[in-house]
Amino acid sequence: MSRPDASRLHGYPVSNYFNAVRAALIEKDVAFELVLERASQDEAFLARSAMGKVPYLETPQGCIAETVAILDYLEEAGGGVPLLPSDPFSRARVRQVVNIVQLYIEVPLRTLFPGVFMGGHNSEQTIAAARPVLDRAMRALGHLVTPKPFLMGEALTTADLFAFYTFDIGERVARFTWDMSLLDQVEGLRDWFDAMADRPSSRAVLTDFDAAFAAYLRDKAAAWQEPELKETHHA
Ligand SMILES: N[C@@H](CCC(=O)N[C@@H](CS)C(=O)NCC(=O)O)C(=O)O
Repeated sequence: MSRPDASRLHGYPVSNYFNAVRAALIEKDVAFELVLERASQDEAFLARSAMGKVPYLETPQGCIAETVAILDYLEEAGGGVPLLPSDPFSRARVRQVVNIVQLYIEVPLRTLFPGVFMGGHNSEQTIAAARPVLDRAMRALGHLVTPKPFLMGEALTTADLFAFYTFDIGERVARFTWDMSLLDQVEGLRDWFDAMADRPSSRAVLTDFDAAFAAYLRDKAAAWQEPELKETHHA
């Protein structure tokens, strides 16, 4: 069985998907290399990541893209601290949460990135389409997770990592768009988020994210400004 410890993770630190995988590698405590690379539709890139997206993981056998596939590979290839429970039912519940966060929280929020982070404009129609999906997903999370202290119980899982990087960006989008907090909608979620932000893996990943994101926002002339910059700006 090939081990994931010869892996190279490709992507860039603005990406919440890349950051979730990077955090998983750190938490698993396996050796890996980072290769900073932007997404591309070039043929050479598509040969490695068929949708032209990051992240992708370069393994001794070839490349794997799509974050959930990468996270599962890391788990199944063995090695490092497990990020999924051992029994099939609990593993499925973790994957259920990851799927809900990706499809019904991350994806609708991502439709709003142009007007928030990319110097574009979000139409009323786009904003209105995102909201009911998001509301339903937040209600679902309220049924599925009880942070104690992690989303699925006593151990850190891929659900924590995937959700943390989604909410880190998603909270900004919800505040900007609706002046609303996502974290306040589920009991315990804000405390969970703050505790996650304090983990050494998060600190390492967020340090790179903060620098890259600030440059990205400047480059795109984004409508969103980080709160501390806003205060400075208005001072
Ligand atoms: N479903 C993909 C989504 C990854 C994704 O959307 N990556 C973004 C960066 S955050 C990207 O590569 N965007 C470039 C593009 O879509 O062309 C995954 O799970 O990895």
